Amino acid sequence: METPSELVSPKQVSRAIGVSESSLKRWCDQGLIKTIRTAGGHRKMLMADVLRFVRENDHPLISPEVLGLPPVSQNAELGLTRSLPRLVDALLAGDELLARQIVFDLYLAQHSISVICDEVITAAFREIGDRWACHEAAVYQERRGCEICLRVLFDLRKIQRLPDMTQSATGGTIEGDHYTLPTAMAELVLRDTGFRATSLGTSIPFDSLIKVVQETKPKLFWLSVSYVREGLDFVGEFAKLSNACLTTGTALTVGGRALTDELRHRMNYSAYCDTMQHLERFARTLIGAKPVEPTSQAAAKPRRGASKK
Ligand code: B12
Repeated sequence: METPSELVSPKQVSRAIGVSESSLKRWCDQGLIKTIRTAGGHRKMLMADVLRFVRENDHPLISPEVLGLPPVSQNAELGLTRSLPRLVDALLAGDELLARQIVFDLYLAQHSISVICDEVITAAFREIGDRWACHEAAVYQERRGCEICLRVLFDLRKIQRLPDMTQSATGGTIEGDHYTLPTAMAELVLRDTGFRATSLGTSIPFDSLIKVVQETKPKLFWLSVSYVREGLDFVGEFAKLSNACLTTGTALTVGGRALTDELRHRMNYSAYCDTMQHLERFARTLIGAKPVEPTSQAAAKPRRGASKK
């Protein structure tokens, strides 16, 4: 199955949501869905705009596969809690299609990306980590699961709305810290909030992190700290990064399992976030973004076309 493409045609969209092409073109003319004209004068829509229309107007996708999205699954209404064990099994089995379907079902059921990251993906890896610790899961299953989730997060990134180009954010992990998911999630959540966010990836020396702040002067800089290598003068190096952010007026946001209370008391930063939902909340206040309705199990609408078991 090819990954979702950015641009789609009225024909594709009308088939995907089960309406006539003329009604869809009428909605476009009413400005309900933004359209662009190709060089050949053909009307096209951005996947992100179509999915926002679908999510916000309760026009569920009847045939999402027409848009390159996972087909409506029998379990589209399972919600957060019941999706968790299914994602654990899919990741341990290396079933990328199923993992993608579970995450997209939740996204199209209007769960926010930060909630999906915290309450489903992160919780799934906690479970996988516990199974690894008691030898019920192999290292390769854990690593393969990380790679699958990175690709699924990237597919979500492709269908996100284009960020506001004025508000930049960047971040990553420190030298020796090879945890890829938290910084990939931070990028996605900040893009969802409207930041032009770019993750630098993992294991970056402090002096290079300081350099990117000085050279790009981002509105927000995030640091994910899941592991502090033996012998690294973390507090000393972090202080230099913190001063660089002060000089450029950059909001320094930190998170990660290795940031113990003891360490945090010796650090200076703008915000410490336990979860991606905290990061979303902080980022929204920072750029005065429109507040969002807290998504709860009840609030999320099941995708019509999903069978009522
Ligand atoms: C995958 C994994 C790895 C992989 C990661 C591969 C990859 N491609 O990313 C690698 C190979 C790096 C790894 C290594 C090790 N691991 Co490991 N790992 C895990 C595992 C299974 C998942 C971690 C993960 O990515 N979770 C998903 C992320 C998103 O969740 P998270 O880190 O909790 O982040 C959340 C919050 O903390 C917060 N957050 C985190 N960062 C940030 C940043 C910002 C800006 C914000 C706002 C929020 C935020 O939001 C996130 C979402 O809610 C965990 C199990 C677990 N319980 O999580 C074990 C685990 C963390 N690992 C563990 C261990 C022991 C190790 C090793 C020491 C093993 C070894 N002996 O070599 C090494 C450490 C080496 C090193 N240099 O890093 C132990 C740690 C125990 C402890 N007391 O801390 C765990 C808990 C496993 C276990 N159950 O024992 N690991």
